[in-house]
Amino acid sequence: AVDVVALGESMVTFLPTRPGRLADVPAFERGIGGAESNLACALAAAGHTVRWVSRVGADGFGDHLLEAIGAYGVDVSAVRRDPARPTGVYFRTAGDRSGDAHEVAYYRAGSAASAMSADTLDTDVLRDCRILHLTGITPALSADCRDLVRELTARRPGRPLVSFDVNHRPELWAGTEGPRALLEPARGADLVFVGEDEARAAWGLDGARAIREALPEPETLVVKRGADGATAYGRDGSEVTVGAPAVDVLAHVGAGDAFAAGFLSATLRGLPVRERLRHGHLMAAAALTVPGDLAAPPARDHADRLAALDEEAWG
Ligand code: KDG
Repeated sequence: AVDVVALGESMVTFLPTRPGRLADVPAFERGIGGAESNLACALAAAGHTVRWVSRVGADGFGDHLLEAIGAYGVDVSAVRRDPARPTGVYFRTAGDRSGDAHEVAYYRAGSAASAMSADTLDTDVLRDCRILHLTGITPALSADCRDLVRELTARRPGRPLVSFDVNHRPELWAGTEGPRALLEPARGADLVFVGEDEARAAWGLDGARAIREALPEPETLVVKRGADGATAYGRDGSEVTVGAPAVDVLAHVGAGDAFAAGFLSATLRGLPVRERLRHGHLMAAAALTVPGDLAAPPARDHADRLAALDEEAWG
């Protein structure tokens, strides 16, 4: 069994070579993206055994994703190739440094990954792990993907710890039943990550209390408030808040995946919840300070030293 299995669509990403509106950017640089493979790469780089499960096209972009994600040390052997459907791609702008006002253009409708289902994937490999990580992007891809996530988040004895990052992407829900569909898989998970802003946008829930009331089932609920820090609520009534270190933000995309990777890494190492939140913030800080979706995580001994600093240093 591996430490973590992450299931989800990855895309070749096209990052702007200069700031500005999508309409005005003349050239883009190739990168890789995909919330779940971002997390898988960060965890593998931090020394964990990780498998990414997905589908890609039998095309050059699919080759590139397998090579690039594999190069991080992620096991990609369970990724299926689809000769009939393409690998998804997406373009984005740089956004501004204060907020996350970037434009996104997805070309992923009908992609190989949107055809993920219990029939098109080897579902045994999804359960052979300590933690199964899913996000709210997958249910937005297709009805098959929605069913798959529903099945994987259904509570059954002997399942791995199920981690679910709500990852609300409004662009993906246009013209569908909408992101309320994300409440069900969140309720089925053991560990949930959600931004206060996305809970408001997706579910109309205002503030951490309302979110906890709507999601009483998960053993741990992590509510993120960007630069203002994050709080982990335990089902036992515990509540731990850790402020985020101040960093010079270059791009917000990928920071949530890195946060979840840091939290999961510390969870796998059996560290207390305060340490889990700190490792989440440290990995997020690394992602916030690079232009792409993915950053090399801080070295483990360095992260441990930072996470061990006293309350005053963390604020
Ligand atoms: O969290 C970062 C992801 O949003 C990005 O890498 C691309 O997976 C992606 C998506 O669906 O937006």
